[in-house]
Amino acid sequence: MAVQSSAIKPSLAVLDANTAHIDEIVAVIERDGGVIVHNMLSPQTVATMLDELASTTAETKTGPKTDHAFVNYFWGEKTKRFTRLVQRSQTFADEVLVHPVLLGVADAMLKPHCASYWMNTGQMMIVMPDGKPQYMHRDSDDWPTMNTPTTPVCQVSCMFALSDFTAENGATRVAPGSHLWSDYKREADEDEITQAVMPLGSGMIYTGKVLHSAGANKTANEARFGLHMSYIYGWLTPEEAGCLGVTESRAKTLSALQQRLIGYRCYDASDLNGGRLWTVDYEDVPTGLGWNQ
Ligand SMILES: O=C(O)CCC(=O)C(=O)O
Repeated sequence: MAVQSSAIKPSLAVLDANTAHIDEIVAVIERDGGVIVHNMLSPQTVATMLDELASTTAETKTGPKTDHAFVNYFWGEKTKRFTRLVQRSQTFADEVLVHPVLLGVADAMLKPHCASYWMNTGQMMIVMPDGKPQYMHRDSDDWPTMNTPTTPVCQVSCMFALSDFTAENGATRVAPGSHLWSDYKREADEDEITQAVMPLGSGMIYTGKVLHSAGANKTANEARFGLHMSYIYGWLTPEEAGCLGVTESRAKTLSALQQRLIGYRCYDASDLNGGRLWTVDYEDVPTGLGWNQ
């Protein structure tokens, strides 16, 4: 008798930020590549952040700002994106950049390989109606030699839902388990892909090794508001030039941790017999810039 393939649809586990322990979240990410966590941000926090970002959202045109062919292909022509979120939103700096669940996951998954981690990018990803789904990719392909079936996870990311994510409005598509594939050239079949359908305030936490993409927004006029936040090893070059997007006077108002995450502090690996990187006049950034004089 022929053995029928099982028709189990792929899915992502759902946890709650108010009850799940960091170890539990990490264990699910290690197993599936990603996990949906409800109640990462309160509705009030989301509303305040969207308000702080409203003028940039309105001013940002849909589609890439350059005619770079790959950027165009990657973004999709119906997506609005912008960064510099620490400069533009106090709520982002206080509630997202240093979110305790994300820092807990990044501590567990990245710290074994670095003295500290920093922000890769904080990025609004607003999927507008009438586009195609983005192509499936692994975010850590930004660093190809770091992203192979045998290399450790170098990136922890979260896609926050700043509006409800639905199958129709372009909830992120994910191929659970694809971080464990032995062949990273293999493409995901449609029946291996699920969508991160989740209510506003949730986050889909995932590693840079799992295949995913933005879904197509098939609604008539409903924008899907996503916010991507990711961290990488402190010795790896991030996608976003974090400190260049934040003025010195703004950076001075931030905590030491916030400063470090956006590159206003050096990377100090002396406790691991490594060096100090990202210095100014061989000093930590604030000292090198003369902030304390
Ligand atoms: O917007 C999304 O849901 C995912 C986008 C994404 O994966 C990316 O641009 O790297």
